[in-house]
Amino acid sequence: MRSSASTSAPGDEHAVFPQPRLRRVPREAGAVSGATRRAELFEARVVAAYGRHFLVEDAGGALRQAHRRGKRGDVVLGDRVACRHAAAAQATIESVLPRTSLLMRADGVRCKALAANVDRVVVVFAARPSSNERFLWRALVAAHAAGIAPLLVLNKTDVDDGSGAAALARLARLGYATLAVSAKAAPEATRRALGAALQAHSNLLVGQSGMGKSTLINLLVPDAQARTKEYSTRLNAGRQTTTASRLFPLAGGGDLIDTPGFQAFGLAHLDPGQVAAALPEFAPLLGRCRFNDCRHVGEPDCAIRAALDAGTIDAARHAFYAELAEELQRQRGGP
Ligand SMILES: Nc1nc2c(ncn2[C@@H]2O[C@H](COP(=O)(O)OP(=O)(O)O)[C@@H](O)[C@H]2O)c(=O)[nH]1
Ligand SMILES: [Mg+2]
Ligand SMILES: [Zn+2]
Repeated sequence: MRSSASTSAPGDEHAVFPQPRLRRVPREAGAVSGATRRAELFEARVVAAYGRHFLVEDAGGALRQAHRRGKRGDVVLGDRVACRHAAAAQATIESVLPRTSLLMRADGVRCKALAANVDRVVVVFAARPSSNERFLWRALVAAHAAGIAPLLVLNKTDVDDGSGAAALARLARLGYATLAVSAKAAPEATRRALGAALQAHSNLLVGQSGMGKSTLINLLVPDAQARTKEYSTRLNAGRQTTTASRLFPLAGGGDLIDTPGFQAFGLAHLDPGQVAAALPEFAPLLGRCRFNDCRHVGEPDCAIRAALDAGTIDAARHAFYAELAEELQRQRGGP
């Protein structure tokens, strides 16, 4: 698999970036020489990424433009990194600290790291424009494979024709945490309910475009637009604000990561066994089939097939599993 970080962003690494407007980098202490400061390592979080350009935020809240030393392509939004001071308001990323999680998706066979150190994936959907239930199911599989707890959020309850609520109820029956909100018709209630659910977690927001992710971010993060502008300017991303990934601190603690919109949630980095294990109604049955390597698509004495026949596994979910397993097998060059 090729690394996503081969994508290069426009801009000159040595360009002079304007002074930050959100928070200024503190002036260097007069007694400490520039050389001494440059030698010091400090810890920071990657809060914005655009190609090979990063912004890191240190413990004091100062933002710096940062580049990975050696261009290794291993830095992901949300990473905790060890940095060294470079020129004014700039830094080099010397190493990536151990991650608690890494959420991946694939673009065809091209694997992309969406975010690191996230402990909650918030999947936003709505009935208008119609959303694809399989996108939700795929995002849930990716979250499970990364060991990250999901929260399903139905937005736009004010324009729901019933299909959104029905999809949310199906997900709740599978055991997932769910929330129904309306960012537009009930902004205060939405801010309270979603704010409480996200507080103190490191959350990643995903969803097809048009579901209301930006609207929800603006509700939860009052300075989101200023920060987005700031990130974009400092990253030299020009007007490409929505193609950069960004991390916003939440007022009550925790943070919220916004990713560029995408319509498909590729899972080429997983194998069919990981998919079966990620489906809550499949997982308890695994290991009960006659064959250890059962694919659950027509083998004799298959526990999954039996559950499908008994109606405890939904036909649409089994079809989703079977098609996804076949797709992954094909991508791996298998039979
Ligand atoms: N009716 C209704 N529209 C909403 C709601 N939330 C967002 N929208 C609208 O849906 C459209 C897409 O929202 P946006 O936040 O840009 O979606 P994103 O692509 O997921 O970031 C915009 O026109 C929003 O005003 C809601 O709760 N109800
Ligand atoms: Mg948006
Ligand atoms: Zn089976």
